[in-house]
Amino acid sequence: MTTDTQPQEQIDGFNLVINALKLNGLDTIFGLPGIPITDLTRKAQAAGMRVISFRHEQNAGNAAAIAGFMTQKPGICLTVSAPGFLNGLNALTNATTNCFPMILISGSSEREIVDLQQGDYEEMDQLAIAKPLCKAAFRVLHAEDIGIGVARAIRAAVSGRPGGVYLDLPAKLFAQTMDAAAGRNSLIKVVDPAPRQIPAPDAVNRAIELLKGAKRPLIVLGKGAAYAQADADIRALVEKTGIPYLPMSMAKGLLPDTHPQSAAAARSYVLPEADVVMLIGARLNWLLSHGKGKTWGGKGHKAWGSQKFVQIDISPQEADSNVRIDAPVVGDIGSCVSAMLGGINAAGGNWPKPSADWLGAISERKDKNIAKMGETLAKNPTPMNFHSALNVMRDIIKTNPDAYLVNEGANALDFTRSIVDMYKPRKRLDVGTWGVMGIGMGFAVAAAVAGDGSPVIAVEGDSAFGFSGMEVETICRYNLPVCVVIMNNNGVYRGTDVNPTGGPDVAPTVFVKNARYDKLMEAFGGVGVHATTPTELRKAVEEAVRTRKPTLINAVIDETAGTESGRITSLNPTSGTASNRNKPIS
Ligand code: ADP
Ligand code: TPW
Ligand code: MG
Repeated sequence: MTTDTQPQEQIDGFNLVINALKLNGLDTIFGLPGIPITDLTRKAQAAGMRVISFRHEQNAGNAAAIAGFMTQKPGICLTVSAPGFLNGLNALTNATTNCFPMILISGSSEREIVDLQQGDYEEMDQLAIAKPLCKAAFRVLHAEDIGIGVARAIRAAVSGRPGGVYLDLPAKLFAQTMDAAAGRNSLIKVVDPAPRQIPAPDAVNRAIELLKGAKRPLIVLGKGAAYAQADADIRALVEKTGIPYLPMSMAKGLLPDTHPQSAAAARSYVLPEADVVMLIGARLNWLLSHGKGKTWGGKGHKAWGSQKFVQIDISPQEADSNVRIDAPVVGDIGSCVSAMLGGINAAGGNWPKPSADWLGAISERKDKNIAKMGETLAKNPTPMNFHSALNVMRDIIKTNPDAYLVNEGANALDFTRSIVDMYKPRKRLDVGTWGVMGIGMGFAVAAAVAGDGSPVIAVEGDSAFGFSGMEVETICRYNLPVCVVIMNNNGVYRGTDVNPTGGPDVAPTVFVKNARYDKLMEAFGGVGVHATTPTELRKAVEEAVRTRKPTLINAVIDETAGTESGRITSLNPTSGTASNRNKPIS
């Protein structure tokens, strides 16, 4: 029995942080140790948390972000102060941009010294720097506030539009102690962290009426729809209305890409021709050409100015960001889609199916484009090009639809997106809204650690891989079922640029010729394969998927095969065509 003379059982800041996370079902930390959080990583592991240590915080941050996307729970990234924090910040900002929930927890230096700028070890006003780059930022100064700090961070990350949250924990906090019972009592198990947001019935009716009157309706599914995990209702909405749909990159597989209503192979036809477009968890940003301009028909096109938009989104501020939204439906996608289904079911047999003309015109284009693609894929050139290599990856995902596909690069990204069909939701993880390079190995590790146990295949441009390549050691260290396939065309976009001055430096886009990335994997005990033909590539990926051994395949691709910037050549200031690429700037 405790008496007044006996010391009370104490708990310190380290354990309060760990207990607060665990209490909320956050059982994995992606991070990198050092002062002042080394002991936090040790104690977390001792307390049964999974602690995945990376070689660079950006990759740990990317892992946390995509874990958040896959699980709807904020991914946790843990870093040291100033430089470690800054390394993690890129991922935190990217997570916020992509609407992925994550919490970056960084240790920080002493407030008293930082605020007087007296030159502490790794001194930096981290909270101020993080604030404009994430959804919310908090600092905890007292052990008794740790529970509140973690609860606020969780709510900010997952409620409403998900995003990145920064949690600043000064070194001194970890050593603070308090009465253990009071400490336990101070922790909060967050009740209903992402409350449903039910759309207003009149907003739903407005959207239903607009869709009902459409002659050439189209649905665009974005990664918000994938995140929402309302898969069955989304499928029912698409199938009951009979409306053709386009999946954005990370919404591929929400319905299988082979679904008869997919209009992906007729994208350039349906965007300008549709009269009513319903966006579900997709923003009209650059990836959809801002909802206007040539992609949508442009001036002079018969539909110009007359297209109508429905937008289902949790953010009430998203509507009208680029063009007028005629029927905004604000709420969580699960609630919105189920409300829409209610209206559609109420119409019963009277729900007007899209016209046969519209569907016929789409399938005609689809069939033509799919046949053309089939011919290209069937070719077997030496060396391999993107098509012959990706034809292999297409087959592999078809036979292993549960596998995760991580993807980055320029051509390596664009070709994979259009060639490799996805069959299951949230299996395609890629560069997202920013088109950022460097997500590869972080995403691959997270897919292996926080996913459903399926193997992970990462299709990487050789440049893209370089941004996070050192994490192959992490993949080997934790023995993760990750197979990295490098589309090695000797450089950024292609490997053929020359230095126009004739000087000794190679062109800025060119790498060491015929590099053997497979040897990197062997250095850490993984399997490295050098593949020069589709047969070799197929054998190596099949083996990796079967054995689940960490594997890196160096797929040798024709160095002339790529185009500048992949599919986004038009965004280059000089339009980036081959003919003007080497022109000096005048
Ligand atoms: P994509 O790049 O695939 O087009 P975006 O990232 O542009 O997708 O858009 C995702 C949208 O989904 C964001 O506007 C975000 O507010 C929204 N969103 C995310 N989660 C939900 C949710 N659970 N319910 C409703 N909308 C959501
Ligand atoms: C953080 C700019 C876009 S795509 C790319 C770069 C450097 C690499 C393309 O080469 P890769 O692919 O990966 O070999 P391929 O198949 O076309 O040869 N820094 C960041 N993000 C971006 N997007 C860039 C630079 C870029
Ligand atoms: Mg390349």
